[in-house]
Parts: sequence; structure tokens; C-alpha cells
Amino acid sequence: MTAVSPLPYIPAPAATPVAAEVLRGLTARPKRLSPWLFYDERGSALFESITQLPEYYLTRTEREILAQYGGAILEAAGDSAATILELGAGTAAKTDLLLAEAIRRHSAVTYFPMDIAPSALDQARERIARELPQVTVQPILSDYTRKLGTLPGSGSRRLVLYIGSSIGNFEPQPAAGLLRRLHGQLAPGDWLLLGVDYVKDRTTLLRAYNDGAGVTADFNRNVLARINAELGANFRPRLFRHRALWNDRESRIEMHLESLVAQEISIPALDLTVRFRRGESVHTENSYKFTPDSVNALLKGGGFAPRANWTDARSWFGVHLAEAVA
Ligand code: AVJ
Repeated sequence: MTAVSPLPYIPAPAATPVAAEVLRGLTARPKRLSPWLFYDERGSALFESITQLPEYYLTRTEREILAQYGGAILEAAGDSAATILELGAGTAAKTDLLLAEAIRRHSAVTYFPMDIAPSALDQARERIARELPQVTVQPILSDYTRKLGTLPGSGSRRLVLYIGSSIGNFEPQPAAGLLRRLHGQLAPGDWLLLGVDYVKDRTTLLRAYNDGAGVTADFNRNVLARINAELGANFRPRLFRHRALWNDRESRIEMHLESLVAQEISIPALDLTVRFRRGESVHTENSYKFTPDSVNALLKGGGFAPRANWTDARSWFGVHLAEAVA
């Protein structure tokens, strides 16, 4: 008698970046999902709500710094400020402060916001056209985290904004890699303005990711709703608990989704069934927190020379200006 060996299980080809990422993440141990998956239309809107929460000090604090020092920042960046690019621009609400300062200094300002969320870019374009009509806006729909592509505006000196502590989503090695790729696209004399959240007392940090209204929990669980909508899965987001914790050793906030029950989820587009143990969690985000020294070390590792930095009265958030060097 010969036993028929079972056919190896071959998952359906992951046809889109979302499918590929979900397949990779939910078949990994421990399970994980990349934070860029948060930002579909609903996720982008939920993030906008987060930025207005009383506990989420990041956006408000960075805006305060840009309002107070926007002039000084553009002064330090010299003539580069006529061509401004922004990685992960979102709706670019804080950028208006810098764009307004740029208009005061340059007769023509061109702004290239780059983001993966078309809905956020549309909002940015419409608002800037209305409120700062002197700025020429050229939105670029792209995932700069995976492929930077050729950056526009070469030929003039450029100021690249990477604010909002978005770089905090990356582990140290990939963060340095991203800065090196950015550096590879820039010319000596171009500038980078990097906004980062600083290490502070853990109560303040934890509150920012465990808000009382539960918006961050909805934002976290939205990734499951997105997988349902785009890959036909049958997640019941309420069967997952939002968890945010401070990892002191790694200097980061981590977000997880913890399965409240043992359950089996089917994802038809991936031809995949995923099993969760009760209490098993999916790691959905890292949000690294920095010190002024750790930011400067990161910048140097990426090929940039730190030139100046600004912070708020409590030293909660930092905005670092660095020059691309050969
Ligand atoms: C957009 C990556 C800066 O890490 O604070 C907000 C995203 N996650 N609440 C952050 C986020 C949970 C945010 N960044």
C-alpha cells in the first residue's frame, strides 16, 4: 500500500501590496501587521481624530514648535525653502505654518506632498489652494517607505520635511536605511527637517496611546476592518482588544491587538485560514521615542549633518534640521 502524500499547501498569489503584507504578517510567528496598513480612508480619518485628542500631545506640541520657530527654521534652511517636499504628508495641516513662512521669503514656492492615502492628499491640495494660493501643490501618491523613487525638484535646493514622528514607526536599522535612501536621492546642500517624539515619563507616553474616548483602539482595530473590506476576511474587530505598552529596553510604544477568544478567521483572497489562540496578539505598530542625541546619531548614520534643533518648553518633541552632505 502506498500512502498518498498530501499536496503542499500553496497560498494564492498575493496580488496587491496589502495582500502580500497581510499574508506575510499573519503567517509569521508572532503575528504582526505593518502600520502602513492603518491608512485606508477610514484609518486616515481616525488618525486625524487622534491628533485632536487631549492625550495625544504629539501633533499639538510639534505644531507649537513650528508656529514659534517656523521663521528660524526656514532662515536656517536658506534658499532651499522654495522647493518643499514632504514624506507622509497626510492632510499636511501642520505644514501650513512652514509654507506660510516660505511664501514670505520666496516669490514662488512649490510643495510636493507624498503620501499613501489619496483622500488625505486631496484634502491637503484643496485646503492649500484655498488658504495659501501662492503655493503650487503637486501631490505624489506613493509609499515612500517601500520605494522612494526619484524625488522631484532636483536642480534647485530642496527642503524635505519628515515630521510628525513618522520615522518612529521604523526599527533602528530600517530607519537608518530609509534616511540613507533619502540621502541617495538628494544633493549636497539639500535639507531634511525631521520631527520626532522624545522619551518622557511613561504615564504621559502611555496615555497618548490609550485615550479615554477609545479612538486609538478604533484606529488599531480598523486594520482588521480593512482586511475584511479588501480581502474578504471575516474578522469581528470587537473580538480583539487594543493594547498599548511601553517597551523601555527598545524605547518604544508598541500597539497590539489581542484576541479575546480562540478563533479561526478566513481570508478568501489569500485562500488562507488564520487561527488565534485566546490571548494571542498581533503586533500592529512600534512608535519609537528619541533623545536629541539619538536623533542626531540617526541623522549622521543616514548621511546628514545635524545643524540645529528646536523643542517645546517641556522638551516633549523635537524638530531637527540637517544638511545632506557628500
Ligand atoms: C503617525 C506614526 C506618528 O506613532 O504616534 C497614533 C501613529 N499610532 N496613535 C504615532 C499613531 C497610534 C503615530 N505616527
